[in-house]
Amino acid sequence: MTQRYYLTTPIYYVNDDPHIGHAYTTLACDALARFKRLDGFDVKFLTGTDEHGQKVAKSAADAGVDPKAFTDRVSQNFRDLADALNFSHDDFIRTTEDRHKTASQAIWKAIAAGKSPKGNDNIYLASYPGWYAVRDEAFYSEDELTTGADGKKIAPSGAEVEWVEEPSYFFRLSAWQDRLLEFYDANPDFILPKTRRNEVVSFVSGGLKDLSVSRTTFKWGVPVPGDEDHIMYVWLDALTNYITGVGFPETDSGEYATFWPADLHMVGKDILRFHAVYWPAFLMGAGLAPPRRVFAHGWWTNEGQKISKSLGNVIDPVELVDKYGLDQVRYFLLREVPFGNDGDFAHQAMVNRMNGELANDYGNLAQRVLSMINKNCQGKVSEPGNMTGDDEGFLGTAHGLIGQVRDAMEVQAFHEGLEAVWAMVRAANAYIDGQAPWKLAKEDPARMGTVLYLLAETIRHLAILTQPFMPDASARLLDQLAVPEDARTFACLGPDHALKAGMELPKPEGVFPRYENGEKAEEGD
Ligand code: ME8
Repeated sequence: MTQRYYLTTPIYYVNDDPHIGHAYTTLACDALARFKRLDGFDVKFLTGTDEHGQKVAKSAADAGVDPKAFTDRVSQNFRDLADALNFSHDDFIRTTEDRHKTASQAIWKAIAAGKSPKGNDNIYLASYPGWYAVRDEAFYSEDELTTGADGKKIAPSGAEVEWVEEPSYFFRLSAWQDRLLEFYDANPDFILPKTRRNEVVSFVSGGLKDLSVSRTTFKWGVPVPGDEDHIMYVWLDALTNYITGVGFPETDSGEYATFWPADLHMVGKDILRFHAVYWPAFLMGAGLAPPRRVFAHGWWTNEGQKISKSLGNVIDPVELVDKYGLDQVRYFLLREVPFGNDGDFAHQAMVNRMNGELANDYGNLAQRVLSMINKNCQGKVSEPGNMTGDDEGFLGTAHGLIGQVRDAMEVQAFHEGLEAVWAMVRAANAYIDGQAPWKLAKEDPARMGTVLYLLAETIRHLAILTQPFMPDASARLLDQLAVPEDARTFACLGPDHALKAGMELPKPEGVFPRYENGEKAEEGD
């Protein structure tokens, strides 16, 4: 039976234009989705936009348009970004869609119908007097706040809070503490990285307060079933997108039956608590299974500075792609920073990786080998001939690469997957320098054929494995090795689908441009 894999990005608030942080979360999911598809999984990859709540309503009011027209416009910007970055999501959800209203009201009803582990109702009506940060769409208690220079109260995230006093339904989160701790215990990899897991476990161990899950002072949201004076708290609405995407409330058949529980919710570190505490509690409250993993990635700064609209240093991902190239940006973002840590975007670091690792290491390797085949072997794959022990060791390393990359991807260590591939790139460059096939062309053409064959076969492995990270460049390399489109999956790695001697190859051309004098230079050497 085909294994399935369901992964999601956060759904993005439509109060602002997309920036590098949004692109980063989706990119990480995209690389993983592509990897899993190539590895034979039936993948569902969901992304979308978070369109309700006070923050979006306020942005719409500031823009002088009604919220629906506003969200239609801004949501489109996120779909355009997904196209510009060549994301391979299978579905794009908008929380203003009818299917989502149905799912949100259904989960509310399921939670409200259930009892907490302490035997009392999961949801009860009371009144909320307290602090609320519209920017975070989150409630804070007095002891979490600090006072800013202007005397205003500030949440730990830096967002301003305002005093809210209104009737509200509460979710009895306090009663779910032990069940959550048992769940974390039984599923040690539910939250990654480990440091983040420890933070969550310690937060929950400290005791949980009941959570206000409805608002009455504005209308932009999903009505609470049975009490239309209330709209659902935007996070309960937003988190539900992950099951709307697989057809909830239909649970016995269709996509929910196939894909839930999700294998991975990818999120930024700022929204971990919502995903790792509230969401599993809501799901357990509704009698549904929690997801298998939540991975919290770090945040990007720009040349060492926090990215913010007021500082005017927001990075537009589309501008970045225009400047350096899509595969280059994809590679940089996933390679530069151990996934999970914070990272800094610096022009020089981008150029160093683009010129050093892509153009010089990988691009040059492919160019040298393919040009030599073109010149010295009449453009045909050479005969492997007799292999030495060293040759076999070299090829064996290429065959073993998938195992290493797979292990890294299993724990979302994109940087380690890429490092394993680059260790092979460096080994191939050392091999070519050591064997000096340009000398063998005259001295020992048969040996030259063997060396070039092994190198071409290694490049086939490398190009198949770099597809999830750099789809375009990898496809162009595989074209140059005349690898048929249906022979590019990981099942085709290894000797059974090896390049065949005598096969004609197209004329080689460079696929990794350098960045010189302020712009992308001509591709190739
Ligand atoms: O949080 N570096 O949406 P959002 C890295 N609607 N990641 C960043 C970043 C940066 N500088 N800035 C933002 C929401 N992000 C909710 C999600 S899910 C049910 C609802 C990341 O548009 C941030 O960590 O504010 C988050 O994961 C994502 O962008 C979306 O943020």
